[in-house]
Amino acid sequence: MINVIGLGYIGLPTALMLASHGVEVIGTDYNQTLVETLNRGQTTFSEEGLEQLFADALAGGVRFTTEYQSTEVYIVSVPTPYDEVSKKIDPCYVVAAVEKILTICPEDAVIVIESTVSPGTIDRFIRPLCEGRQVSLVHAPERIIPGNMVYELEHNSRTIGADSPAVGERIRRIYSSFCKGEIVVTDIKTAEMTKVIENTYRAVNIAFANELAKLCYYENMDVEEIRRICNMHPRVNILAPGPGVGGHCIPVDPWFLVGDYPEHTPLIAKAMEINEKMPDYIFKRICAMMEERGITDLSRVGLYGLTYKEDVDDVRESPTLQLLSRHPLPFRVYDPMVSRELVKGQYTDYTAFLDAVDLVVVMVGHSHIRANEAALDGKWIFDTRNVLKNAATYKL
Ligand code: SAJ
Repeated sequence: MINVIGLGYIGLPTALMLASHGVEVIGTDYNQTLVETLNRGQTTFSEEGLEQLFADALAGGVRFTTEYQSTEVYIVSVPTPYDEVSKKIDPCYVVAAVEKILTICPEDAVIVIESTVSPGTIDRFIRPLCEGRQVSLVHAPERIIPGNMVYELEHNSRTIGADSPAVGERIRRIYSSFCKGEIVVTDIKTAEMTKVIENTYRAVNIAFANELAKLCYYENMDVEEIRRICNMHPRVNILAPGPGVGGHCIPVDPWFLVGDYPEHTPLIAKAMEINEKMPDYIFKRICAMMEERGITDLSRVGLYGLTYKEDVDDVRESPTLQLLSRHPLPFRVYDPMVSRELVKGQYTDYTAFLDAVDLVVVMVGHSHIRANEAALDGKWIFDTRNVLKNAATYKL
């Protein structure tokens, strides 16, 4: 049996995937409400294919509880935030989970850490907890992308870091129950480094795109045309500039490296700073547009999109929330994926939102706005994601 600890965006699909492929799984989360929701047969976030996967997992006997179980394999998927001052990883949730596992697990248990951790975290913070115990540690970071999680969970290749080939092989066999991609077995610290570097690579490349967008605006040039042409080169792939970087991974994980190795990471630190400042850049551009169009009342400016990217309902670290927290002004806000009220000035009705504003700032390129471009007729539009075909008055 496998006990999956932490039933969030990664732990839940992983537990469901295992259970729907014949593995006995119990999912544990300390959040009672979340466990009750799952036990009522409801998923806790929306994601393509998740409902069907849930149904399959229930048929496969998956169970949910707030209690840790005594079993031979644990998969830990709890958050790993960073300390905002030191930028170092804050491993408190992983440490707490492993401490609890150790109070209940049998000898010879394997504890698989899926949570993203900086290189050396398992050696520094987790291994000492296990001293004198016959348990094995493994790091099996995930690579799935919100918006396409279920497909990627099954098809992406993945990495397993273990102290011995035998333990690595044991865990590889478990993941290969559902994973059709190649599963590479390596050592723990290498696995830790690969995961953080994958997300850092993306952060740095997004920062490059954002810097290019600012440069093109300064030169009054079209960044999208420049990207389109450059990306025709067989070895160039410039990512999309945008209003900032959100989610729980790309704006977080690269800081672990800056925190632990400040003298070796000036490029990464600068890239993170560029991405973090994008919401402020958007704010400045909004102010300039207001002046140009004679809009004096900020409540006539509508921010479209609260989530961190298109077609997901996850708002963590979203550029819109970053902008609003730094500039708490009377903007109007609307997001078709978010029905609960999160910020002041938020609308749940699109028509009412549009009626209330003169300038619409597209912060997220949801399919919804792309499919309803005509509704924007008569508005000034600032398309920070370059998703509209005709309606945009201003681009990034
Ligand atoms: N973004 C841009 N321009 C781009 C791509 C993304 O501005 O060209 C922005 C998005 O709008 C969003 C943020 O970056 O605000 C992050 O979005 P994302 O789609 O790049 O990544 P996540 O956070 O949804 O998922 C990432 C993925 N990592 C990589 O692609 C290297 C995913 O594979 C990981 O599993 C996930 O982090 C994770 O959990 O670590």
